Amino acid sequence: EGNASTGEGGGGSSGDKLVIGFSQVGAESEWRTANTESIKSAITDAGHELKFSDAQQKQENQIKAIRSFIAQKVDAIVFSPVVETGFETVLKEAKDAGIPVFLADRAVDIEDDSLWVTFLGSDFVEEGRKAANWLAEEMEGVEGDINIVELQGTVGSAPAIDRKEGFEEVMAEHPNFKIIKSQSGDFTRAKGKEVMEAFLKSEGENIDVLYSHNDDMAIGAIQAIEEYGLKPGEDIKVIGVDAVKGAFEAMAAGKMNVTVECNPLFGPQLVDLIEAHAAGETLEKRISVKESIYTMDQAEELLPTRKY
Ligand code: GZL
Repeated sequence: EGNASTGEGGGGSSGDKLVIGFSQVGAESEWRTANTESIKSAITDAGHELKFSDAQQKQENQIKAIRSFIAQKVDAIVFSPVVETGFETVLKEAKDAGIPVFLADRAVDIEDDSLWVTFLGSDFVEEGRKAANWLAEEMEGVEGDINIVELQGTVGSAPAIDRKEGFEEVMAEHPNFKIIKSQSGDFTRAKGKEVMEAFLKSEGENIDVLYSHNDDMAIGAIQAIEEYGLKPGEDIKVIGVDAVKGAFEAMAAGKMNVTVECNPLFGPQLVDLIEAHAAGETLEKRISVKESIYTMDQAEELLPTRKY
């Protein structure tokens, strides 16, 4: 009779267990911390070894982390590039070392796409279009200029570049939409509040709409609007992106109007891709994460169901 595998002695082949280096942008927003948790737990739940680095939104820390993963001869590198440029050299070093790189969340602006196996992330341009299309519906029939202030994400990052591009693509169909101020709040609540204070100081009651590239900056801006003496969600419409819990709470309180979902919980999908590649499968170069858009009137009912 064959030896029933008791799990003692030889056990499964050690080839299943991968050592995965994960270079994460930072911990700048609710979205980011949910994304980190999703990827970390997916890697460890699948029985792989995780080497993790939080770059605190600094490019040089990400480059250092990737070089360290190469020196440790990891089996795969997961990487969300804080900005789109400046990583070509280190990605070439990973390729020369025979280590596959998986772009998770953000992309790099590099011609040579042999430097990564696949890019799994949201379509940020579509997120920008969704935000502007919501505004167009909301402002249907409103005469005169619609004055918009824009809180951009991290300068040079794919989400900031693409969310602006998508919003402006739809704006082109609405000549009365005017972006009267636009500045980076680096995706954080603190900076979002600070920049919104400056916008209010120079434009005040002239502002009709805030378009914020993420919910965290919008939540900071909401505080600034209230401290200035205006009603967020009414005097100034507030548009965010990510659909984090904080946005649902602000919408339920009537202080925010809409948030475009950017789903961070793709850790399990990412691990499946890493394992498929290790098993010799060929992957699509670009894999999108599915997502929606949520408005103020849905917030109360959906808040208890939100996972991040
Ligand atoms: C988007 C992600 C962005 C989030 C921000 O996928 O890169 O970075 O929208 C986060 O909250 O800082």
